[in-house]
Amino acid sequence: MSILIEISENLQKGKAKIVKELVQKALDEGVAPEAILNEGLLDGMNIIGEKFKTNEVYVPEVLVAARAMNMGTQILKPHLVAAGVQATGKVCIGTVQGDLHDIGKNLVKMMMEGKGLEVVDLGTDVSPDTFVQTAIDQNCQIICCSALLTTTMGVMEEVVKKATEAGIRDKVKIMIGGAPVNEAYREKIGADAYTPDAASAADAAVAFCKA
Ligand code: B1M
Repeated sequence: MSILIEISENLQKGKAKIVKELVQKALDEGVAPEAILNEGLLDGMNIIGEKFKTNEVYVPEVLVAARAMNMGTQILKPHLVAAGVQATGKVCIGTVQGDLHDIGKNLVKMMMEGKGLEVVDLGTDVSPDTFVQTAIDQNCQIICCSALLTTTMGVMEEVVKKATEAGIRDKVKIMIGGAPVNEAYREKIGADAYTPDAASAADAAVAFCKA
């Protein structure tokens, strides 16, 4: 079996230590860092993402796969930088002000990183000003807002308003998600995309960055 398939399969099983060792072995054998990333780590994460979308795997499997992905990318990162592999885009993400739920937000972040996006993680309880100022300061193409409470989802509308006031609305896309949010709400507040799960959020973000 090719070492890249081994990396992908072990990542899907969440075998973080083995993934780390295999990535190092592949580098030692002279496999290109881009191939390790695309055909090993990202291949495994994409398969997990698709299975998550169709309920073939659940949150725990995604979390252990993501941990394995992180272990692999830790080893790979310096080599990718040296090889000049560019991130496909930059986003900032956070759970909105007043809301401390971060499991879904972290999954979205991991899926986006798995797709090669650079993600600025603002954590939880993030104010509209922080989302907008970060997008300006760090040149993010997308602001990603997560909310789990009906009492906090309104903050997303504030983010859209603040982005408009700051004059960045034509440059920065705003994506929203979380259990109480839906497409009708996205339309109401004028955000650019609502996605129901982490894998489709990552797909939508990549599509925005490529456009
Ligand atoms: Co809270 N909580 N909680 N909670 N909690 C809910 C959300 C609740 C539905 C439980 C219930 O009553 N049935 C309810 C909200 C009711 C409502 O508003 N309608 C609730 C409540 C009321 C509260 C407190 C107010 C309870 C209290 O103190 N009285 C309190 C609020 C604290 C605060 O935030 N200020 C509270 C606290 C907590 C804990 C701290 C104990 C803990 C959070 C731990 C943590 O996140 N680190 C917690 C938890 C775990 C939950 C439940 C059980 C699970 C949430 C979760 O992580 N789901 C939840 C009940 C439930 O959902 N069954 C509940 C798994 C996660 C992977 O799903 O986050 O939806 P989710 O993310 C999905 C998608 O939504 C999407 O992708 C993810 C993966 O596919 N997605 C995006 C998420 N963000 C996205 C962004 C995108 C795109 C997609 O684009 C940018």
